[in-house]
Amino acid sequence: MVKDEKKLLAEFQAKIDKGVKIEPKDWMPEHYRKQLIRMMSQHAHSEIVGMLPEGNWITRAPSLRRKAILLAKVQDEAGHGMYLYSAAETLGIDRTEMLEQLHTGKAKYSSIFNYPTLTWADIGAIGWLVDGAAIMNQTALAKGSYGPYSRAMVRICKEESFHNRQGYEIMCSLAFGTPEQKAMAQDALNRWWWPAIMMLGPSDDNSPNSAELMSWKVKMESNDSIRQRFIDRTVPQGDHIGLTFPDPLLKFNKETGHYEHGPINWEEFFNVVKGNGPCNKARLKARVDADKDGKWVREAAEAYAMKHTEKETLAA
Ligand code: FAQ
Repeated sequence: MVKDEKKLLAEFQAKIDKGVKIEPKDWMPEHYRKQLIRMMSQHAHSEIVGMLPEGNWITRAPSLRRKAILLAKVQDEAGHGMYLYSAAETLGIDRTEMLEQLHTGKAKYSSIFNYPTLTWADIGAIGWLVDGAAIMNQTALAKGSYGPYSRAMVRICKEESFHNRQGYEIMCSLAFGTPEQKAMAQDALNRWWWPAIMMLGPSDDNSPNSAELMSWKVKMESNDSIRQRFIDRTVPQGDHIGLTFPDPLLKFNKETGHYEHGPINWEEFFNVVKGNGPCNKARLKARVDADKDGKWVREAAEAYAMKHTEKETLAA
């Protein structure tokens, strides 16, 4: 490493240690840039692919009120994807390239969106558990070192918080409804609990990126620590509405003040991440088809913008 680069690196780390945000035009190590592009593009893809399981229920929502709320939520997720692609573009990667990586299977997106939404209660479970887990992670990311990412997180967290409440409200209505409705809520909890726990990433002893990301304050907390907070917050909410968690080893430890849980099936997690979950192929196909079907709209918009620029240039 040349001397200048050593100095730059020391100054960069000192800024991070002091809590000063890194901005797009600031000097940054190449690996910091690459790690951020990886994480932010995966996050953006997750928001966009994450629209699919819930989108599946928009036309089948049980009332106009539920439909309007779900429609707004799914649109919010699209917005989150857009902020995140824009924030990632500040690091020098183009949106087309990120989408190409998603469509060719080079880029990941969250494991959780490879599970199916079989009943209306799954919409409640996603808001309560998936958005609940996402908030735990994202409120930590909002304090992260990269300015554009952390600022995008502040707004996203506010919206996720509404998503989380709407999901829990659906679960409350079902849990206090007819025996059939309660059974539907319980079934959704049974199917979404473990995948939601897993979506927070592999355990700390198997998380190759964490140490580096934490030293750069991109990640503020480890996967296991966020997972524990999510469990501690969510279990009393389930207890309160009379649902049971599909984990016979789940118990509160008075001494530590935390819930202890049973073993996580990491084999299932890595299998889903590798592309073998119940919906991986369908999710990717839906995104690839949407890209293909939307090509003419992008081309028309580009042609329109070009025509206007020409007119303005001639008029000037
Ligand atoms: N799925 O070393 P680590 C949402 C991969 S947004 C798939 O621990 P890292 C909102 C990981 O990429 C949900 N792959 O990795 C919503 C790495 O592979 P790589 C998304 C996963 O980066 C709600 C390898 O495993 N949120 O839900 C997963 O330090 C409802 C080793 O792992 C974000 O993306 C997974 N779950 O920690 C939308 C937040 N976990 O890339 C619609 C930003 C790990 O080296 C509806 N991201 N992997 O080949 C993060 O906070 C982190 O990237 C983690 C992973 C915590 C996800």
